[in-house]
Amino acid sequence: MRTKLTTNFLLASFAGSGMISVSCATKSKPAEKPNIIFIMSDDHAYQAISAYGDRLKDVAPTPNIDRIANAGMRFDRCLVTNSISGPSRATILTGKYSHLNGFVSNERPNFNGDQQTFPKLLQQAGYQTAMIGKWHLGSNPQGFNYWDILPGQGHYYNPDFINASGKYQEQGYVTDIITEKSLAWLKDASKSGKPFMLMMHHKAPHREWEPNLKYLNRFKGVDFPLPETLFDDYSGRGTAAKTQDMTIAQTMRIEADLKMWEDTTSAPWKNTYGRMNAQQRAAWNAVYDSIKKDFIAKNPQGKDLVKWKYNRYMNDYLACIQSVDESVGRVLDFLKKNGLDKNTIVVYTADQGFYLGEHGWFDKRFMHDESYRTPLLFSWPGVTKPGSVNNDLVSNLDFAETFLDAAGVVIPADMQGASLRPVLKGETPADWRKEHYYHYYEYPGVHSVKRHYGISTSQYKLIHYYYDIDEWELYDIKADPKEMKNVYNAPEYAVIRKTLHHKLDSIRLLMKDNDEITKTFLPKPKK
Ligand code: SGN
Ligand code: CA
Repeated sequence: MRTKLTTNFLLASFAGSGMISVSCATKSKPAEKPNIIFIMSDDHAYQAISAYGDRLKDVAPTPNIDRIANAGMRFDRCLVTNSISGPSRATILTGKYSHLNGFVSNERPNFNGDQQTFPKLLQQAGYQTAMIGKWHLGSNPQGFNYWDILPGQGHYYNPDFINASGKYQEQGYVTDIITEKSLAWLKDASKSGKPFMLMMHHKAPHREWEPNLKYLNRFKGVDFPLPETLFDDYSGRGTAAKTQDMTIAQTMRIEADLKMWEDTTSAPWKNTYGRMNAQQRAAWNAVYDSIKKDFIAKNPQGKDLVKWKYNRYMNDYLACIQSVDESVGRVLDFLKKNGLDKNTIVVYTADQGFYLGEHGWFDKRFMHDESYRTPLLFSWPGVTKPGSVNNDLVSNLDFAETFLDAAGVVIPADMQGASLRPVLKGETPADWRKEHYYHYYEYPGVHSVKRHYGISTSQYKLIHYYYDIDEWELYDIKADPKEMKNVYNAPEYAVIRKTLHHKLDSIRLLMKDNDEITKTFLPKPKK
């Protein structure tokens, strides 16, 4: 029986043996080891994938990414354990929460690569493995036959890479280069006679949202539909929403983020324009000179300025995604052309969700849906029903176990998620997870989102902000899908609140998180 996901089970097992047991015995083994292509972009919001049918679907469609949804399953509630790059990547590799894999925040980028990861286990089981693109975990990758990664966040234009021989620079646009490296590796790996697993990790569409030069004008003249909550005043929420530093109005920089450069010594200028050759600069200027001129002439103020910033932001962000979509199309075409499409799992996801102006924000980190939910499109020939949609609570915590299950590798008992295989078949087990646990640590830090942990069900979210404040928030996401009103103290939610507190205590126990371990991740007092 698959029992490790529910807190009811936890309570039952505690009452019985006092142990949390994990059963792998009945996990069926597939006849063959399918190939696996795991495509992950950085900060790609589900709102910007047309398969999700959100407000941008008609202005900025993603036809190639949608091919994965058409061939497989679209997950509408894939939740991350910790909505930030490094920690999400560490969870994906290990199948464990941040407090157990040790990588809680981007600010301590030193993943312990000696620990158990799913690529290592696949490699031991005879898979050819590769990691190409954004890695963002500090230490060098382990468990890969081939790796070629961006240092840190990486650059968009003429980017540096690091492989086993050291650091070197490539010419061109980062998304295209990652795609070409991936296709070259796939070509070799598919001839090796062994199954393969590729992690193709795009930098795009991460801030500062720098598109391929050929797409700078892709959305010229488009007025992007505004999110309903662009001018949210956070009046229904607590201190954390009111004190963050991630608004389009205040935080987003006209110069550095929206490229109206004046300061040619700034890091964003150096990392963008500063890396281009003469030809690339000419192409850039041909577009940006007139955008700048227009901005100066219009001189928007107040809400008009926020709308202008939002529109420029969407322009660049969605243009970056055009290249990602193209990349996915090239990979899918390669599989089809080489007869690999029938035996290859293709996954498209992002390291977390992202705000595209909802609540006036960009960036991520909060346990609210836009940042907590990540896109997940999963095609597994012979397993997923084409064009299916799923609403179960799944997580990036589940990816490692799913891939091991697909490869017929025994799933280690200390992994904390579950294989998605039955869910992908459309046969969600009755004891599938009904609650999901979240914990975010990066505060004090960039964007000033306070530390919080919480539990989410299909209807509610209970969130605890701690460290420099002690505030609880409760959202009824069925009644209030945009999460505008904290109802923690509303009398009509008293029973729900109590139940959720109980479930949160149980899931923290189940996931082995507690105040003692949290303390070990607090900033050290200054001497
Ligand atoms: C950089 C960005 C932030 C972003 C973090 C983490 N600033 O610091 O806006 O939140 O990365 O992003 S930037 O001006 O340097 O772009 S993450 O996706 O890697 O977690
Ligand atoms: Ca990210």
